[in-house]
Amino acid sequence: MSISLPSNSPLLKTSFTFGVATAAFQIEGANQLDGRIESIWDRFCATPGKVLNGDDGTIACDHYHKWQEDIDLIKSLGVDAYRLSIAWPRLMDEEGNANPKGIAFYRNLLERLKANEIKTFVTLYHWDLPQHLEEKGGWLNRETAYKFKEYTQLAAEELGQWVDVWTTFNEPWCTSILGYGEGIHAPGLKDDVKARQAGHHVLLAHGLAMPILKRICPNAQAGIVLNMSKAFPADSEASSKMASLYAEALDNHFFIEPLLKGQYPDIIKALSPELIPQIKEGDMAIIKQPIDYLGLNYYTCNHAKWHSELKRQTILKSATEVEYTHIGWEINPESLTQLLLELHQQYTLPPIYITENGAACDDKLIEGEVHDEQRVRYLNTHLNAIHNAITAGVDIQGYFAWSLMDNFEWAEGYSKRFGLVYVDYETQKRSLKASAKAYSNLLLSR
Ligand code: IFM
Repeated sequence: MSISLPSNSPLLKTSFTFGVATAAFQIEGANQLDGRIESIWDRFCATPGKVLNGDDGTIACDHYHKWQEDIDLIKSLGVDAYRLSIAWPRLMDEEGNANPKGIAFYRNLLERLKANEIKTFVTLYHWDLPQHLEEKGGWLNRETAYKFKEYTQLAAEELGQWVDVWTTFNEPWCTSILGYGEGIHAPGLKDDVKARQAGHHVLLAHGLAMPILKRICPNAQAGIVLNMSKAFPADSEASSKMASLYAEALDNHFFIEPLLKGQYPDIIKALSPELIPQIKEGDMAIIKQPIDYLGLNYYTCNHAKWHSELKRQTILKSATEVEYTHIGWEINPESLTQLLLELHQQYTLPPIYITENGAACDDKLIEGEVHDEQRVRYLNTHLNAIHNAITAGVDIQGYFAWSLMDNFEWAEGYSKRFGLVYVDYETQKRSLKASAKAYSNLLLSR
């Protein structure tokens, strides 16, 4: 089981960045320690029926205590970079003051990464909004965008000297649509119109934070990470083609178009004008800040069909036989190449990092080994899909496997494992899976 790329692949040049990624709430644990305040995910986990098996982030991977060992693990893989997130509720108290112990934790972590010559990609918001801000409306409240600006300033001042690449937000689609539209993520609201307003406020917060990062950290890169899916027509009906375009508009272009063109997509204005948020004068110019890079998180594709009664698209499984991962997501690496090429045609893209890609597999630890053959194939085919996009002209600068290690998979709790490293949650022992060895061998072969 190995990962291989054409010998002349641009991915094998040392200028291409390979990394692994995690997020604070998913790995840290220690959510009531050293001054960390409650986040919306603590509250959501404590609400019966929201997270599978009632799992929560109290311990997670205990990274808050095992961070040194985890950095050794990252180093041992031979990666160039580590993508992590900072927990807003750990860095700032309810009054907006710095939490010295929270700052010390991230400072030590980042310092040690730099001492190990590992590039630091730091996300400011990976979904753990302080609960007290949710009580004032969360991302439905425009003021939250200005609170985010204050938090950004604190993080940049206190930690900026160790950060190579800043990300304002990870996956605004998940924050707004899963959190405020579908109720699957914290805070668990179900209102499509409000969800789009939340999305607008997240984009506004991004735009407000960018100049702060550029001013305080002029030598760092700064940008945002979007998750996207390619949507195919579910069948040969003309309306299915329209449904697929509409699905991509709602999932992808609703977020990328304001960032790069300063507007929301026309197809949404035409088909569902109620989903266009309330925009104050100047908002779109704030959102359309120049970004140094765009992060793209890619996992799967969709198949869309128009539902005339509902007057909207519905998402179906593929009509042909395809392979799925343990979380039920179709494996379709060609769709990644296709999406990248389409984006390249539709926009003037900044350099791209693939900031997340990976598979949840039904991993079994047997005598210390995990033979995660599906994940190795997944990584292999997706890295080759990225190779194809680069050779066709897309500027892609790096790739991060999701995830360094198994962790708290949000509403799925600990039932889904995305890690290259297996975590035994009873003992907190980490064991390299076959995919970790294959990924590491690829990197060491450069
Ligand atoms: O685990 C998540 C991550 O937090 C954000 N992107 C998708 C991953 C898999 O669902």
